[in-house]
Amino acid sequence: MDQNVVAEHQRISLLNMATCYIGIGSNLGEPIAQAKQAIAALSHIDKTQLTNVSSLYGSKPMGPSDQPNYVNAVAKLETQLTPIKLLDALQHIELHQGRVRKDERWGPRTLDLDILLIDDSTIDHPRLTVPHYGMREREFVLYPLFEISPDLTLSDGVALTQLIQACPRNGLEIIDNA
Ligand code: ROI
Repeated sequence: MDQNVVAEHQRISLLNMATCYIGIGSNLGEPIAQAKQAIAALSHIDKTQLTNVSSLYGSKPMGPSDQPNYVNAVAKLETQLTPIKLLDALQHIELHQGRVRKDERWGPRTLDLDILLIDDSTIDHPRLTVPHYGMREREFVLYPLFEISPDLTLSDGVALTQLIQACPRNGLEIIDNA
């Protein structure tokens, strides 16, 4: 390719980039190691760059309380993948890290990778709802997201700072030396 063609290709690639935020959660099988391994795997997704990642946070389980505490984090990606191709890549990582889908609702899991936001998109697909339906009330999503993108505003105009103000930390804490 000559230089102009390369430049044009790169320009088109940039235009096709979407900014995505991914929620990471684990409470089984050495959760800190699971979260770190997931972050490494996110950095290797095709046509995708990992551009930021929060600290790891310890959180109390939402849902049944007879399960271990969770480790949570949020990662920021730039991707050229379609939302469903990105979901496929995330589910591949979950399965690779030993995720077994059980019937129990809100039960423990080795690794959960949730698409939280993709630009300002709203997606209502049988496999994927964006923005993530629970993210507005979950301290273990909002605080890590705020750490990496404090100025974020959701597509309906609500600022992340407003959501944080309405959301108690519920014991959420940064895990040192993670
Ligand atoms: N609770 C916490 N603290 N962190 C999670 O990532 C998490 N994920 C879930 C449910 C079971 C709702 N509870 C959680 O899917």
